[in-house]
Amino acid sequence: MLNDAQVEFFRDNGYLVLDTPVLEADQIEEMKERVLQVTRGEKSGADSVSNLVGDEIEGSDHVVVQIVNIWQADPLFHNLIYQANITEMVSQLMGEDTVRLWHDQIQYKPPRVGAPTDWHQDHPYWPIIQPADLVSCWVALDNASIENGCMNVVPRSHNWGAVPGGLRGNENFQPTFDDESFLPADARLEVVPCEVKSGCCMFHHCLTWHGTYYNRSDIPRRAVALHYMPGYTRYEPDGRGHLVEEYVEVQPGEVLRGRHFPTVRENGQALVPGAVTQSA
Ligand SMILES: O=C(O)CCC(=O)C(=O)O
Repeated sequence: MLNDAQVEFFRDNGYLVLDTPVLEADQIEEMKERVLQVTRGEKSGADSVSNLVGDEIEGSDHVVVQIVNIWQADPLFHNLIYQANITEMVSQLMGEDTVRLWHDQIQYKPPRVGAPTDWHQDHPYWPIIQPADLVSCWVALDNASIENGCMNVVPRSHNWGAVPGGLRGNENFQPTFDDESFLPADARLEVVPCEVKSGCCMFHHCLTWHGTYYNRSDIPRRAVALHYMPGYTRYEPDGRGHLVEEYVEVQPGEVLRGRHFPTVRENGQALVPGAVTQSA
């Protein structure tokens, strides 16, 4: 559970780093191994949606492995999305008693060849859901440091709205804006690296500008991002689509729910995998 100061920090800054573990030591080791297994195409569950960003892993010097919905491919990650200590904090940060999973995403930068993920806001990549109130919990499996490509955020940028064009990283990954006229007059372009210890996590709002740099170190950087929606989030397709849209079973304008978008908390109670919910 978070204290009031942590919730206030998140509301003001659009991110929060937590240096107390949310995972147990054996859970971390198993998950690290499962990420490598799923990356090799070995999975124990049903369908998963995977996309490899960068070139083929073998022989490439520019790799980010991103696996969407590993919770559907692996029981350990299925349990993780329901983990009460995580969903409780997410619910506090949202100020909302009912929470669903939008999707999860493995983010793996292999040693030495891990490529950057440029500065971005998440919600513009999620144009089929509204409003832009989602909160992500980014769980480090390896220690995430500046050397192996930890998360960087621009504090308070979640208050700037969805900025068209937006930020670009220069050769040192320092961000500059395409067109500063979209920014509020008091906007400050400060960058905060968020180093996160293995088994700990950080949270970010879906409009917070963030990005990750190269992993040129000898240490892998495996993490899983859990993207959660407040219970009132609606399916509002705008024609631009999304990777998981084929799993949507509700009509435009309806609350996004269903077996591919599991309810993990309802009316303030943590749910367990397979729970029958009032709201599906
Ligand atoms: O882990 C990374 O490298 C990027 C993650 C990210 O952009 C996100 O979780 O929204």
